[in-house]
Parts: sequence; C-alpha cells; structure tokens
Amino acid sequence: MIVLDGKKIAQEIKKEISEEVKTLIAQGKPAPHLVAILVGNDGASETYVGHKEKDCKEVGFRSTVLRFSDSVSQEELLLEINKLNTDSDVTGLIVQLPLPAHISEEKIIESINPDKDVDGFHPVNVGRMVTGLPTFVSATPDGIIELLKKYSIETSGKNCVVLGRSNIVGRPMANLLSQKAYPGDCTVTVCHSRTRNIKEICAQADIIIAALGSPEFVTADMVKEGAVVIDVGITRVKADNKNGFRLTGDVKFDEVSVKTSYITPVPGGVGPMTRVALLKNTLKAAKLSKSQF
Ligand code: L34
Repeated sequence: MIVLDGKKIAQEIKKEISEEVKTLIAQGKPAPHLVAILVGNDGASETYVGHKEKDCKEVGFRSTVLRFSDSVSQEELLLEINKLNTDSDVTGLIVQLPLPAHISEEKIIESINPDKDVDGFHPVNVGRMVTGLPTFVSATPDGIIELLKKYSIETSGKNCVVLGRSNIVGRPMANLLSQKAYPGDCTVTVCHSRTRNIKEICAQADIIIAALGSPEFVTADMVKEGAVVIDVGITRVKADNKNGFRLTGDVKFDEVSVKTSYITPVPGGVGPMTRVALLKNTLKAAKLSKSQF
C-alpha cells in the first residue's frame, strides 16, 4: 500500500509555479493577483482561505481576502463581484463556499467573469470542461487528476466509483475520469443518497473517489483488494484535544488502507492538491489575461 502524499506533490508544484512567476516578473509583467471573498465566520472556510493566502505568498502571487459578515445581502456581494470582474488588477476571483442560506450560490457563481473564475465553477467553464475544451477545471477534481498522474496510476478501462454528486467535486470528477485521456478512460459510476446496493457497487470498484462529506462512510467490506481509494472528505469531528476537533475523511483509513494499492490520507492528501490546483488556474488566468499583456 502506498500513501499518496498530496502535501509533498503540492510542494513540488508550488516550486514550479514560483519559477514561472519569477519569469513573468522578469518580463515586466505583474504578479498574478487572487482575490477571495469570504462570507461569515465558518471555522473551516477561515482555515482554507488562510491556507490559500499563505500559498499565494509562497509562490509570489498577490492575494486579497475580502471579508463580509454573514448578514451581507446578495445585492451587495453582486456589486462587489461586478467591480472585481472589470478590475484589470485582479487576475482570479473566488467566493469561498458555502454561503449563508439567504444567498444563492448559483447567482453568485454565475455573476463571476468566466475569465477570472479560477475555481472553474461558472457554467461556461463547466460546459467547456464537460466537452473537453481547455478551461479552468474545478480545483478538487483537478488536484485528484494531478495526483493520479504524478503516481502514474493506471486508469484506462478501470471501474471507478464516485461517491457524491456535488457540482464542485462528484460531478466534474466523474466527467473527467470518463473522458478520453490519461488519467481518464474509466467506466464511471456515480453513487449518491438514493443509490441502492452502494456497498456492492463499491466492492466492484478499481478506483473509489469518496466525496460525500460523511465521516468514515467507506469501510473495509466495501473495498476490493488492491483498489485505489481517494478520500475527499474532510469533516471536523469533536475530539478531546486543544482544537476541540479532529479532521476525519470519508474513509475508515485504518481498516481500508491495508486492502488498497494506493490511498490518500486526511489531512495531507486531496486538500493540499486542491489548493495547488487553484494556484495553477490563477497562473493560467494571468497568462491568458489580455489586460496584463
Ligand atoms: N469557492 N469553495 C470554493 N472553492 C473551493 O475550492 C472550495 N473548497 C472546498 C470548500 N469550499 C470551497 C476548498 O477550498 C474544500 N476546500 C478545501 C481547501 C483546502 C483544504 C481542504 C479543503 C486543506 O487545506 N486541507 C488540509 C487541512 C486543512 C486543515 O488544517 O483544516 C489537508 O491537509 O487536507
């Protein structure tokens, strides 16, 4: 069994990105600038955005976090996004999810300029991804693809089971793995809350991508000997330590890992790869941006 070291791979890719940033700057171009909108005080979102800020600094990007209280109106957010959409000093723009219930995530995502949508959530970019056109692929699926590639994991003709059908992970992941590409060329099954015989379906899988947000859902009896298991879940579960919680994946790591050929840990697996995929998209946006060239 090999533990896929997302943290290490992300570090290597960050080094490559920082070299590219140095080249841009040597050419007299501005450093890429990522703006993140953060609404409310969700502890996990604070942590993730904090990490993203630090990552930007590490590779030489500029970054700005715009904070709003959870009582902010949808109109106010839309106005801010409109300003950023046309601000030539802003390369990439993300709105950290989830948003408070009174704000429509769809409306917010649709309002982002697709050329700055480095999360790859805008329908234009999702459509381009689905049809196999160059685009910003959403960060978590892109990070997983990169991880499979770095470890040269065979995917062609494999049975892949994706657990979860969210717009930001399950659906794009299923689509990418079914595309004619490497990594890809899989036969993909998407399971969700209404799926029957989920255990039996998982037990047939060569590759399992667990993205339900349900702690330790995947148990050893659901996993075939030699399977590849990618754990996207990262739930804060109450614990008796200084934080008051521990991070728990969607996979029962101890009992599942011994059956697998490759498995991602939580933390240190998919999370750091998600963040580095965002950096790659922001660099791509900078290179494509007309206003900066
Ligand atoms: N708009 N919203 C938008 N874009 C995204 O790409 C995200 N996502 C998801 C939640 N909402 C979003 C993230 O950024 C999940 N996510 C994310 C980002 C980073 C990490 C995990 C999830 C991460 O850094 N994980 C670390 C541990 C972090 C910790 O200490 O809590 C890890 O090693 O897994």
